Amino acid sequence: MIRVLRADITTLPVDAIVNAANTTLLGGGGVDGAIHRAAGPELKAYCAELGGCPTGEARITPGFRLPAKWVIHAVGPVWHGGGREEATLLASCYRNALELAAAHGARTIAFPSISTGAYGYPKDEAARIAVSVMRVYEGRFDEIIACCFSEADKRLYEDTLEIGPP
Ligand code: AR6
Repeated sequence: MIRVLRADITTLPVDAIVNAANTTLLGGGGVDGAIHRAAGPELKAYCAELGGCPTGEARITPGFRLPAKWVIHAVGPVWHGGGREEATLLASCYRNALELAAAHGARTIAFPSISTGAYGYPKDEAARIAVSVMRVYEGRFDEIIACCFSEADKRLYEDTLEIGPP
């Protein structure tokens, strides 16, 4: 089942939350900064051992002080206008995060809207990609949550879910 929530992702008591990380995995602003603050310094120390992560891929760590058991750090593409494989890379982020979560036995997982903040990906297009990959995996989870930070993002995801697959 896919659910749309408006929430701060760091507060969610799910098996796994997904971080919109960068290739260093060493933290940053936006949701990444919020997750590192809430998880505590152990998260950065753990991430430093991972040696980064290429765009389109994901890495898993414990949640440390978060209510979530795991954090899955997915690196979304920077938006350059659409001609640099952004859609493929964004879809592969969602796919790789869901595969990792399933491999670790997660039944509930929450995603922020990857790449749509600092990385500038158009929100409607990103929501369509997120929802289309979530639909492929929803049978393997009890709940896949699209965790929206604004009311406008929440409405966008609700509309995208209603419209159906692209
Ligand atoms: N809970 C849920 N969603 C949030 C939260 C939160 N606490 N905070 C922000 N968002 P962004 P990106 C939403 O910029 O575009 C970082 O510096 C936000 O409204 O966090 O993938 C990283 O280190 C937006 O919809 O991630 C990278 O360098 C969404 O999360 C870079 O930014 C993603 O916005 C990644 O940029």
